[in-house]
Formats: sequence, structure tokens, C-alpha cells
Amino acid sequence: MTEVSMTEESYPTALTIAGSDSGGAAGLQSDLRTFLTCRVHGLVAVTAVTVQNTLGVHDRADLPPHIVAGQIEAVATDMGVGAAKTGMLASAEIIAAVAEACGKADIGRDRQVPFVVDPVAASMHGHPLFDDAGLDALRDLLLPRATVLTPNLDEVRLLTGLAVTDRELMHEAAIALHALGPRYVLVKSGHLTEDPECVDLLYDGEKFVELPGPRLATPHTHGAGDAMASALTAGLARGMSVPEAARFAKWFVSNAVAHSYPMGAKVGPVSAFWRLSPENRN
Ligand code: PXL
Repeated sequence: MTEVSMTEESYPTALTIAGSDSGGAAGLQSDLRTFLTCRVHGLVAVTAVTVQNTLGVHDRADLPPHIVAGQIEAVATDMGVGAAKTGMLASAEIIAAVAEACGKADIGRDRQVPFVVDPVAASMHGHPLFDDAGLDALRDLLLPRATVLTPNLDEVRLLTGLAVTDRELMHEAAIALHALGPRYVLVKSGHLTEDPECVDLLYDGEKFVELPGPRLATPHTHGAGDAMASALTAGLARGMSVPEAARFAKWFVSNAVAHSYPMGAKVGPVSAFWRLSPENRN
């Protein structure tokens, strides 16, 4: 028998509460890849299975809410959760179950475990990932529990009614979103396609921090939002402050988009492979 290293070294953990993307670009597959390359052990509470490729979401099956809650409870009570994030939540019933299970597991703002709420409302092809009841449940039950809320500009409009068309309006949106309860808001600027840069905005209710980055000319951006939210979550699991983790996530997603690749007939995925080269393995 070969001896194994007897060091008791372990890894921080991060939990993703998310849907499966059969194309492997977004959803829990993307989150687990990001966690791994950030040296964080990934835990998963699956919410739904999507039948998906680069042409769209063709079908889906949502899991029973008690199975979603059960996964959160199972990992929290045994393995411990260093930080958690949400992706596709599928329905108001699942959101209610997630809110309750997170409360029991001490996940949320002002609780022990930082909680990133990525308010994923539609797939990149425009297929809704929850309906109006889901939106209300997200606003009422999860936003007040979020340590960081990470909307893109479509999600800003759904949550606040504000149509953001420039950087100045991003400030107004951040203030409106902060009033809905999260500790921090990180408004993503990816959809401001006319802007030559991609400057995201972090707001804590008092001050704004700009997160600058390049606007990269690639059609392959599937999973960019998930990569940003999961890198932020991994940073928090590793003990970073929210502003530090937000800067780390911006660096991570800029590289992920810069190294994106074609796959299938339409929009290809952002990359995690760049993190495997030795100079990027910090
Ligand atoms: O990128 C958001 C997202 C999250 N989760 C699942 C998805 C998508 C987008 O397509 O399919 C399962």
C-alpha cells in the first residue's frame, strides 16, 4: 500500500445554490470550476436541471423545494459553509425554502456566513429562469439577507424599474437596490455596450467603489455573470473583505472573458482554463 501524505490540510468551502447547465458554460458547473481554480472546495444545492446548449434552454425540471433545502442543511451541518451564493432559483417555492434553510445555517448578511445573491432572472438566450412570483419572493425573502447583491443591468430594471443607460445612472440604481436590504450592491456594467470600458460599481450605502476593467471584444461571454459571483464567493470563503473579494472577482472575470472560446453553434463559454497556467495560480 502506498503511503499518503498525513498532513491534515483542508480547504475553505463555498456553497452554490444553483441550476445545472448541460452545456457546462453557466450554472453550477461554472461555479464549481471557479471554486476549484480559486482553491475552494465546492458544495452544491441543485435547484433545477436545464436542458441546454448554445442554441438555448429547451426544457427544464425544477427540484422539490425540500430537496433543495435538504442539500443546504446536509452540507452546512457536516462540512461547514465558508460562503454561499445563489444562481438560478427557479420558483417562489424554492426561494422560500432557500431563505429558510439559509437562516438555519447562519448564512446571510450580519450572520456568520457571507451570502452572495446573484439575482439570475433569465438565461443568456432570454429564457426566464423564474416567473413574477419568483421575482417578488427574491425581493422580499432574499435581498434583505444578501451580503452582496450582484445584478446585471437587465436585473436592475426588473428589481427597480430603472433603465440604466450610462455610468451615472448606475449610481442611482445602486442606491435604489441598497434600499431593498442587501449589505453591499455590486452593479455590473457588462450591458453598457457603448462604454469603452467595463467599470462595475460597489456600494455599501455610504460610499461607491469603482471596479474598472477592459471591455473585451468577444462574442463568447456565456457564464460571465456566474464566474464573477462565484469568484466573489470564493474570495469571501478565503477570508477576504467584500471590497477585496470584489476586486478579485473583477480580475477573475476579466481574464475569464479574455480567454473565452468558441463552442457549439452560438455563444461560447468564458474560460477557467487560464487559471491553470502557473503564473495565474495564486
Ligand atoms: O448565467 C446565468 C445562468 C445560471 N444558471 C443556469 C443558466 C444560466 C444562463 O444560461 O442556464 C442554469
